[in-house]
Amino acid sequence: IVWSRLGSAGKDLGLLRHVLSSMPPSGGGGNGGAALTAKINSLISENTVIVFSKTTCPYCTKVKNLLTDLDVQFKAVELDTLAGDEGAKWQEALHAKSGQRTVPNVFIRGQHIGGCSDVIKAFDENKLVSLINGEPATGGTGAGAG
Ligand code: GSH
Repeated sequence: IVWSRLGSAGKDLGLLRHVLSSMPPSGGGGNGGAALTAKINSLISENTVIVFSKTTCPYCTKVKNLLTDLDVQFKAVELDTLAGDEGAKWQEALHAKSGQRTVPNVFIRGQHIGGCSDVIKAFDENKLVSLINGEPATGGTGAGAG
């Protein structure tokens, strides 16, 4: 539509378009990001290990390769493959939820673990597999039972 060719009707339509474009982004049903947050929460609770990732991100590749090497099943959501600006919306929702905007953003058993460096740290401290299996941590600084 060439808005300027519509005369006064075009002005009204232009106003309508302005009103529509100034509405908050819809997560579905006009409830802002609530539906998206609910979807993200479901994914997190349905998957023991979930990696919010981007196909172009080397840190994401590192985490996914580590999990694969450990024979750990995980769900990867590749945010850069989502349509339009969906990926940015997911990143915003993840930021609101976890305080972390970067990818990889990893959750294990519903718990926010963090990014690549956090996963590697847990692995180096022999805590990663216990976390995934829902076992008490066996690694770490040797604080032991008590
Ligand atoms: N220290 C972070 C980690 O260990 O996970 C680094 C992660 C990072 O820098 N990720 C980049 C990122 O999320 C992609 S490679 N950049 C912002 C963006 O893609 O929106």
